[in-house]
Amino acid sequence: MKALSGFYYVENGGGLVRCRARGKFRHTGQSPLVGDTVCFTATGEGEGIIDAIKPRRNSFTRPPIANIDQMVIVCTQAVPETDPFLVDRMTAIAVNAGVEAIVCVNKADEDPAPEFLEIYTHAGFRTFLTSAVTGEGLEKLEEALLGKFSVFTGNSGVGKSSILNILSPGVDIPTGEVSLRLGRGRHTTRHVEIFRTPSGALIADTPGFAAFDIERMELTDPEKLQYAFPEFAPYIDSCRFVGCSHTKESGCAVLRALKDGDLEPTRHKSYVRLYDQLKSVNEWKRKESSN
Ligand SMILES: Nc1nc2c(ncn2[C@@H]2O[C@H](COP(=O)(O)OP(=O)(O)OP(=O)(O)O)[C@@H](O)[C@H]2O)c(=O)[nH]1
Ligand SMILES: [Mg+2]
Ligand SMILES: [Zn+2]
Repeated sequence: MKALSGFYYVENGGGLVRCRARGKFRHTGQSPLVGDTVCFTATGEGEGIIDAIKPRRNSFTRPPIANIDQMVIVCTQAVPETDPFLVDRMTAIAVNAGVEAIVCVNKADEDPAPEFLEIYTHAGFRTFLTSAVTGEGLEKLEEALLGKFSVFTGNSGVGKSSILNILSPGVDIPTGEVSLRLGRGRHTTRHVEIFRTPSGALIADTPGFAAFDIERMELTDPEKLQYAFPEFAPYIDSCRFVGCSHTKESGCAVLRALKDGDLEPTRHKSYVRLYDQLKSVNEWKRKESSN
């Protein structure tokens, strides 16, 4: 349910057991993640040691979480403004893992961001416009979370913990003022923790990304990236060349659709940026292995 300072808090029969992980996990390169189902041996009152991790349906490194049903990408066009590239990278990571990506545009009281929202609605994602101040949109969002295990992710300061505090009254997760001078959040949430709402949703709160985080994504194959942009699907079979990268080829049906206004320019721009990143990583790896 929670990972903090080298301890893993395992839910067992309604209570939490504070566990360490066996040393062997460090050597196998697989350590427990929040969201895992584990086997542990009790070592004392409310304490134990994790022996084994059950097979995972999915897992992610940023945010570190396993076995989720859906990923809620919380973002805003108020301060701290979310770079669409960050949203596009997260949707691609989710889709690539077979997990539904939901886009939640928060701070609607400060900026309802209709154009930003439309980018993601048009791309085919479920979208929500919310405010943790006025409560707008939170009922609808909650409905989408019922009976599921979701993770909240997004840049620091967008309001992930604030939304959770409303959906789960009584938990009182610390939230932090954003720095108006820097236009950034203050990285208030430092660990991953799952909360259970009274309505019956499991939601993991996670530490936010830096505002304009441009870290590489953990995908592997640039050729697979096209499938992580679901709105490209109707076009990719109509490209003139087999193996079209949809970045600059003539006769590319994706570029055609982009020109016709059927695809969102920022989505395609992010696709090209991710494609170039993945390609350079792959080339570097090929060189390494041929040396
Ligand atoms: N105006 C407005 N402010 C909000 C809203 N949601 C959150 N805030 C404020 O934004 C600031 C950051 O909120 P947090 O909930 O700490 O953001 P977070 O996404 O959890 O940030 P990290 O834990 O750093 O990743 C706080 O001052 C909140 O009061 C909203 O809908 N509207
Ligand atoms: Mg937080
Ligand atoms: Zn193409």
